[in-house]
Amino acid sequence: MKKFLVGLMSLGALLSVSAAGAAEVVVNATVRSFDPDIVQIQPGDKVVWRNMNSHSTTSIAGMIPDGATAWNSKLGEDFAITLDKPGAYVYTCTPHASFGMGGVIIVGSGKPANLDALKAATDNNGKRWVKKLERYLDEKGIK
Ligand SMILES: [Cu+2]
Repeated sequence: MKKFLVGLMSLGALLSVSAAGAAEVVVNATVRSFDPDIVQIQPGDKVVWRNMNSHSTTSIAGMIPDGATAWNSKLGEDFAITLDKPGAYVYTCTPHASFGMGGVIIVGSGKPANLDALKAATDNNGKRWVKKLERYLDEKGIK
């Protein structure tokens, strides 16, 4: 019986480890940019935006994976989102879009499956992020 209980306890410990296995990545808003502006996470991980005084994080229409949920944070408030669908998500800061404030979240390890869709996107704020994303993928050797 004691052995059985010990077995159960270590199973419990394993489960909490895997439940806590999802990572949390923090993106800090600075004056006119996000730091880091490109982050790579695994499905189920969480992205948290901090220092969001006067900033927002808003996904750009047509620049997130098919079937993924768009987001639009409240201006000036910190925000968090868990992303499950692999692919690249391009977002902007609405008040500072003209300064190029925005970023990309890559979910998954390989080349984002929606990269061609991103390249075809016409949003001017989003387009500059596609170039930065391609440079990032090159630098990391992701093909
Ligand atoms: Cu901003």
